[in-house]
Amino acid sequence: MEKVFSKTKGLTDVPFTYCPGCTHGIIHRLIAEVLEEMDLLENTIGVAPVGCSGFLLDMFSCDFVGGPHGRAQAVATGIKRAMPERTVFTYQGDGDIAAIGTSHAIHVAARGEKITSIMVNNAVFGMTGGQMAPTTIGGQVTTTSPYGRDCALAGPPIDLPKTIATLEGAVYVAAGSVDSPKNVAQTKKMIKKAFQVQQKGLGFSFVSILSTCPTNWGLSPVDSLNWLRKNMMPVYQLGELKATEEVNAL
Ligand SMILES: Cc1ncc(C[n+]2csc(CCOP(=O)(O)OP(=O)(O)O)c2C)c(N)n1
Ligand code: SF4
Repeated sequence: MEKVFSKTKGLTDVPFTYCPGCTHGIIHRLIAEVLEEMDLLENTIGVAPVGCSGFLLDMFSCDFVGGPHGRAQAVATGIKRAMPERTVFTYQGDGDIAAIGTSHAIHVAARGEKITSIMVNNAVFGMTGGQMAPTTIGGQVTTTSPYGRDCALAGPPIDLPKTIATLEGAVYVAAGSVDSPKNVAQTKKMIKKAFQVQQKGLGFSFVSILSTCPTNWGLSPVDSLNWLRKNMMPVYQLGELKATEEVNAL
């Protein structure tokens, strides 16, 4: 029988630890496929976050190190500066990069560090039990906002890619989603472009991806995808938010 699909070499056989319907796994696969297609598996060093995806070090077949919560980009900066020939990326939840790690996110982009960061936005702190994050949308019920996020008190959600796009050193900023086959395909293209930008040494590249958390949202996997489309997509602009002339010339 003809083989029509095989798992990317970018992933090991270590089973994913995610809840049913969690889309962290799809995002892992996309990154791993891109690294394999670009022949970067031997060259790449990833930096893992603290959060549900903190165990991904064993799931990828490239090198990986773990960073303290929110500090993955500082670790990645050190690695890239010491070993500029290596491809270096961070994989971070929205709590990791947009709450405790905000200062790194801003300054890494401002300095134009030649690394790539992938942010997985599920609008909550997932691993610790679904608390409100800076990315929680207005009215969203979480364990620490039982009456829904009150934007008058907590402020409106932070759209981190939009903020990062304003900084000169960020040369490629894109926002994708993995809720549908079409969006999965588009997000994969964004991830590939981000790594191409790094290979050419053009500056900081950033891809933010909308993701589900069925467990903390209290929804089935299918309802979670619908909730993401209905509630997150109107708040978070999708698409390529910034690509400099040099990036567009790639
Ligand atoms: C310094 C520090 N503060 C807080 C924590 C607790 N903590 C562990 S995971 C986490 C939230 C992770 O949420 P997110 O980054 O959104 O990733 P997700 O689990 O949703 O994928 C927090 C607050 C910690 N481990 N270290
Ligand atoms: S708690 Fe949420 S983010 Fe964490 S693995 Fe489960 S569904 Fe995914």
